[in-house]
Formats: sequence, C-alpha cells, structure tokens
Amino acid sequence: MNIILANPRGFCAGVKRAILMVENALKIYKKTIYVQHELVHNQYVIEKLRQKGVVFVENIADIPNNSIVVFSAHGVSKKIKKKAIKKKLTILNATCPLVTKVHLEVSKSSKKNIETILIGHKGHPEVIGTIGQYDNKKEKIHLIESIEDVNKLSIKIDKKLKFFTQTTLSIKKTQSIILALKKKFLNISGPKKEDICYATTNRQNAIIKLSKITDIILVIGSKNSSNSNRLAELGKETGVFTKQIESFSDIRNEWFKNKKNIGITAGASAPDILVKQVIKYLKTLGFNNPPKEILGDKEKTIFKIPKNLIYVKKLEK
Ligand code: 0CN
Ligand code: SF4
Repeated sequence: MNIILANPRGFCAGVKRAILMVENALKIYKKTIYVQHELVHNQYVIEKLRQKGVVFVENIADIPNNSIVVFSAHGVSKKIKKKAIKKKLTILNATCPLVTKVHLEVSKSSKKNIETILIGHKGHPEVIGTIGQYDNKKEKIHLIESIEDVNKLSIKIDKKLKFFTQTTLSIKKTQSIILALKKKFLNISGPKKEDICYATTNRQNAIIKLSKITDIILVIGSKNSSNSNRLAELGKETGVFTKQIESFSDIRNEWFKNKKNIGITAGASAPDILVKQVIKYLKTLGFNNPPKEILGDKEKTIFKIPKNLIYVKKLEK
C-alpha cells in the first residue's frame, strides 16, 4: 500500500507572500490587523491567524477609522480601495502580483473604452475585484463562465473586444471558452495564453500525472478555494476516485477498501502541515511505506513583500 505525493502541491508564491505580510505586520505594528476577506481560502490558515489576533471582515465599514487593513491575496475593487482611503486606513496590499497584473490590464481596457469580457466564477472575490477595475461609464465588462455564456453574448461580431480570465480556473475549460470567443468575435484579443497562473497550471498538470498511477486521490483544500476545487474536479474527470478534504479528520476509512495507491495533492492555499497530518493518519490505516513523490517542475517563483513589511528581529543584548 503506497502513498504518492503530487509535485508541485500546496502553497504558491502569492499565498506565501500574503501570509508573511500579515505575520510581519503583527510584529511590526503590534496593533490589531484587519484583513478584508479571508487572506487566502484555507480554514487552517485563517484560524491560526485569528488565534494571533487578526480580525477578518467582509465589509470595510466594519473597520474602525485609522486602523490597518490588509487586502487579501484575491484583490479588491477600486471602490473598496477608495473606501479604505476615505476611512484613513493604512493599506497593506497582499493582492497576488499575478492578480494585480490582470487588474492593470482590465483598468487599461476600461480607460481605452474597450468592451471587455472576463472569464471567471460569479461571486468569487477575485472576480469581484477584477470587475471592479472597470469603471467605464459608456462601455461594459461582461462576466462569462461557460461556452453557453459566449453564445448568449449579444455584441456585434466585429466590435473591438478584450478578454481576461480569473487566475485559478480549469485550463482545459478556459481554453475551450477562449476558442469559442475567438470563433464568434472577429476583433477580440487577450493575453497570449490566458491569465491562469503558474501555480494553478502546475498543480493541474501534476494531478493528471498522479491520476495515472493511483486509484484514489485526496485533494487537500477548503471548499471555497477555487484552485483546490478545480483540482478535485480534474481528479474526478480522470476517472480516479477523488475526494476533497479540509484535513485528515474528513477522511472516511471505507474509501480505501481495495485501494493500493493513494495520491495526495494540496491546493495553492493549503499548508504542508495538513499533508503531513494526512500521511500520519494513513499510517494508522496500514499505509506504512515511506511516501513517494512524483517528478515535477521545480517552482522558483518568489514574490517579495513590500519593504515596509520586512521584519528583522532585533538581537537581544
Ligand atoms: O484558495 P485560494 O486562497 O484562492 P482561490 O483559488 O479561491 O482563488 O488560493 C490562492 C489564490 C489566489 C489568488
Ligand atoms: Fe497568485 Fe496563483 Fe497563488 Fe493565486 S494561486 S495567489 S494567482 S500564484
């Protein structure tokens, strides 16, 4: 009975940066740190930060004036930023630089009066933030989620259009939506591939590899984590029995009946400790062989934190 780990899995550079920013802010400011929305979509991470005194709010109005606010890794709309400035909040922006890149492009599109299409999931905070970069009064930004939505768009086929995407979508589905857009509209352009980030891409490729040598896959990731949900979806699509779990305590022993090779992966916001806990639990079920890891691309991306949040521990005299 074997345990095989996907590679890469777990924390991406954007998540690491966001968490480090909040942890350093706690040490530097020694005041309550408010975070707009969940910093990253993982219950374990959020709970740990809460225990350190971080306060998570959905609404800027719930933060006292002159406090410190961190914008989550998923980014915020221009309106939210304006509200924070109006309340004289000190803004620490933990938006992933790859989300910010999309924000800047959408904002440019808005300034140039170009009708714009965003491929993404309705209601997701990243999508709300990205749509919120488009503040053109004459033109529109449309959110679409599927090929059916492309068919429903009533825009002149030769109108100049731009498209962008959420960063944590399914590669395969997004490519098919882009193809449908390009087929329907003659004058549409967008990013070279799509805006799906390196971490999402690599984790999706890794789960496909994992599915070829396993008969059950556990995806560690919270229910509201888009990139984790896409991994679980993809695992199921490969035909391998796949379960998405928050932690080892969600595991049901009956899942492993007649299963020899268990694959484990983790979404970009799921910490390594959750993987370790799952492995420890599986050992109690008889999966005693040391876990193996599939070969995969090394991720070298690192995102620096802002200079004012670099924390250097003073040496004791
Ligand atoms: O799980 P996350 O916090 O966010 P989504 O996958 O739901 O977008 O992972 C970090 C990704 C970002 C931005
Ligand atoms: Fe950035 Fe991608 Fe990580 Fe989201 S999943 S924080 S876009 S690197």
